[in-house]
Amino acid sequence: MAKRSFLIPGVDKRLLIKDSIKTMPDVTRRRFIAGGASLGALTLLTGCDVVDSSSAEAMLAKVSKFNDAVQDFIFNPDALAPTFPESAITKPFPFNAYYDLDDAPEIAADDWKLEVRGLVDNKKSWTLPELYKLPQVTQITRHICVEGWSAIGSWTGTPLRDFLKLIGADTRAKYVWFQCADKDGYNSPLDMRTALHPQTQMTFKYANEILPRAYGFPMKIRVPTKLGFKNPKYVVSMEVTNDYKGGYWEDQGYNSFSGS
Ligand SMILES: Nc1nc2c(c(=O)[nH]1)N[C@H]1C(S)=C(S)[C@@H](COP(=O)(O)O)O[C@H]1N2
Ligand SMILES: [Mo]
Repeated sequence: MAKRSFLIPGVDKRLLIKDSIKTMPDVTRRRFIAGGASLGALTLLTGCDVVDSSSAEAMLAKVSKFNDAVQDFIFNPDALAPTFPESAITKPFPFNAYYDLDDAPEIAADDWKLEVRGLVDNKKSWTLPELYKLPQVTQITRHICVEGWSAIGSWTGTPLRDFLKLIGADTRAKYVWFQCADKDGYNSPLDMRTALHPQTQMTFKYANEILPRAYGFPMKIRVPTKLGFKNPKYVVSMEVTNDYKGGYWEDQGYNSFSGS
């Protein structure tokens, strides 16, 4: 691949992405753009964080090769997100929302219940102690935000697919739609295939400690195959539905697919 001027430090990342997309084969490029090409998506699929010229170069090298693994990761929603050793964890893990941490929901554990709605056999609400009794697993994965940062963290919780099975969800439905406690509302639809992905998790702990307020106490949905905004925090309800109900960032033009 020819050296390009975009490797000059400080160059606009967007231009860099445009250039890298040009290096893709025709069909792949069309599918990639249709799938919502973005800096975040590219970061997600290459595993490289585009923060400086050398990481940009590494990313482009991967994209230009465009091997089967990369193709599989973009076009196959069942592909596994990479996992990392504890030594790779980013400390401290960043807080991010559309407001400052001071304005993050403060949820009292005793008052909180997870409401279950829509196409499920059992619409019972779940208290935190009840949810904590479900089998949990720990995953160290990378979280990628469209705003241009990524960080590796350790999340513990119950695979969402186990919970969906437990409540008798109709897994032929198109979406699981999450609503959050944020004061101006935050919500996000997740396609059923991703909801059933083995790494998609109802997360109760961060770094082996009860999920702090910053990261979504008492529960967030951790989706390592999707961009950060598809990982709702402070979740208060989930609805199994065939209706596309939109989402906070999705409604502002971010692609709902946003990941693999
Ligand atoms: N309820 C809620 N969930 C949310 C957000 C939010 O503003 N409110 N922001 C999203 C975005 S854009 C990102 S990058 C991650 C940030 O999660 P973190 O604070 O644990 O890093 O949460 C996602 N989930
Ligand atoms: Mo984000």
